[in-house]
Amino acid sequence: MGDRETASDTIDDIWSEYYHRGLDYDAIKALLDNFYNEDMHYESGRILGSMYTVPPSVVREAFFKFYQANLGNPGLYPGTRKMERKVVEFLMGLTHGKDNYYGRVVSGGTEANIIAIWAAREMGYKKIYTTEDVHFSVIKAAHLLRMPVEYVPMKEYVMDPDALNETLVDDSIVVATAGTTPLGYVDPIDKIGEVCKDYRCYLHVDAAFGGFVLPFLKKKINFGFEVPEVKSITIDPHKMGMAPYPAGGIVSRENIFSSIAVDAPYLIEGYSDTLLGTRQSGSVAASYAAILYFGAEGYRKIVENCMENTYYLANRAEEEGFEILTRPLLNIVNIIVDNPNRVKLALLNMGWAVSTNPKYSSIRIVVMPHVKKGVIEEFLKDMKKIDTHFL
Ligand code: 0PR
Repeated sequence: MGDRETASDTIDDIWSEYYHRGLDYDAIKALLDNFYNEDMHYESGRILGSMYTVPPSVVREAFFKFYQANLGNPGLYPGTRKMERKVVEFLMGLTHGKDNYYGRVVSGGTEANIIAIWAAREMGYKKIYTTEDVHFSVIKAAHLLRMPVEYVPMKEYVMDPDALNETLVDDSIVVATAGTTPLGYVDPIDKIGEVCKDYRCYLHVDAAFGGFVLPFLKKKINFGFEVPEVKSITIDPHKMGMAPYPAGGIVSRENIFSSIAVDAPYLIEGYSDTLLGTRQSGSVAASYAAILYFGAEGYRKIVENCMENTYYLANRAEEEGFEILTRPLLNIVNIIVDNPNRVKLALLNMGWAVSTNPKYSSIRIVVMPHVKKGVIEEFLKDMKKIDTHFL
């Protein structure tokens, strides 16, 4: 604590001395370096709990070249809008959508999920059915839109379609997840679609994470528009699409955006049809560059490599005496520990960032491209130093 007080005293001193009259370039750069060095960076390989990685330089350059672009007022940025359309086309390809479907690059999975649920509510759907493992953005949407949520029981870590059938009523939204946040599991979208067929129902799939993984796995798992009841899908370039944030994706079978559009007479186009106003769209150019840089074949290789390292981590962790919660389906591994929070803090002290799943009493590792075999070995060595059972 003492150190922290000293450091923040210095920050406050510098601030109060200079914020009136300003500071020179070199001094600002030196200050920025200090703050930068306090943060964690993906390059270190030590961020194990985030669904993000370091994009290649062509992608980073695209981001900064287009930092001014704002698709909140797309009339000024016709070039960037063309790139958005291409990114959306690629997202359609991954989700089996057709050319005449709709989509936007938005700020992230949270905004994408909120847009889908908001649009569905505007179309008269009133209640949300989902599972406890849904991402919190869906709960935020429910709070914002004052909609009730019913949690459908789960079976083997995913939504139980029979249980859904017993409780579903007309005029509801079902949110299924393809790549759940805690486990990377996939709700049975086919079967959920079958259930939805008998009701007036809006089926939204949150494939924020899984959307750039599932199409590239050897085992084919339906999660997209090939399931006829699926109306919209969240699929984020800024997760496994290797793009920098803010780059979420939302694609839909019909034009859901018109149902949330509002007049905005001072914009060149005269309306706004996403959640945010101003939209940082350097990430649209960056997503475009990432897709062209890797291509579908590049993404396939990334997924193959991440899955190989995922199995490597799961096997090596077991060899070292740790217990794995589930066999990984996507590139997420959960190691069971008695007190996930304390293990997380102990690891943080050793320079590792993992996330936790208190519900499953586990720590979660997302095996992104920077989580390589060497990193895994280093991590397991440090894990063994922690008494994971008695902390
Ligand atoms: N849907 C799913 C299935 C998600 O896992 C997430 C984020 C979202 C939607 C929301 O996406 P945005 O964060 O883009 O709005 N899941 C990550 C997670 O909780 C978010 C994250 C990313 C957390 C980086 C920590 C971190 O360091 O794992």
